[in-house]
Amino acid sequence: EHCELAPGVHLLRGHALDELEPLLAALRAVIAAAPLRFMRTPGGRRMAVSMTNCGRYGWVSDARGYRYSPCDPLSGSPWPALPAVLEALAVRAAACAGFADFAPDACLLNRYRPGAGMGLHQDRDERDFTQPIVSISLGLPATFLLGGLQRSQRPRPLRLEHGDVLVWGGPARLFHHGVSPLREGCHPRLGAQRLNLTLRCSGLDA
Ligand code: MD3
Ligand code: FE
Repeated sequence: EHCELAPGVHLLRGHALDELEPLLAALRAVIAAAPLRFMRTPGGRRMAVSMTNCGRYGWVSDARGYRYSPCDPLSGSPWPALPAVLEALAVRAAACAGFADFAPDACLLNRYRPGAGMGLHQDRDERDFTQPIVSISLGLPATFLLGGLQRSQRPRPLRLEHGDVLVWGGPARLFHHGVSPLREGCHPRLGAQRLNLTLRCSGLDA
C-alpha cells in the first residue's frame, strides 16, 4: 500500500515486514557495537529518546551543538557500517516514492520507551536537501505529527505502525514534524518500545 499524504510525503505501509528478521538481527549487532544512549541537547537537557547510529556518519548532539560525526563519541571508533539489508530497504522505498538515486550515508536509530516523544522540529543538519529522508517504524505504534514549512502550521496526526516506511523529500523535505509521547504497551515482537530508523544523506562527502 502506497499513499502520498502531501506532495513529497509517501507512506509505504508494512514495507519493512518482508525482511523483518534479518533487519532486527542487523539492528541488534549495531546496538551491541554502538549502544543506545541519551544524548544531551546543546542547552544541557537529556533527550527523552535514546539514540545510536550506523553508516558513514552519525547524528550527535551535545553541548557543542547538533552535527554529523564519523565516529561514536562514546568509543572514539567509526559508527558500525550501514547493514546491507537496511540500505537496500531504504533505497527501494525511496525509488518507490520517485527518488531514484537515494544514497544514504547516515542512519539514526531512535528508541522510544512509553512516555517518550519528540518535539516539533525540522531536519536541517544535512548539507543536501535535494535527497529524501527515509524513516522506518518498528514495534509499538506512535502518533506522528506532520506539520508544514511554517512552524505555526497546525500539525496533522498520523499513526505509524510496525513495519511502516515513510519517505519524504522535495517540497516536504523541510516540513516540521514530531512524535507524541508513546503510549504504554507491549509489542509482540519488540516489547515495550518503538524503534525508528531514519536514513539520510548528510552531504558531508560532497
Ligand atoms: C519530516 N524522528 O530523528 S522520522 C528525527 O519517528 C525524527 O523517530 C521521528 O524526526 C521518529 O529527526 C520521525 C519520520 C518523519 C516522517 C515524515 C515526515 C519525518 C518527517 C514528513 C515530513 C517531514
Ligand atoms: Fe526529524
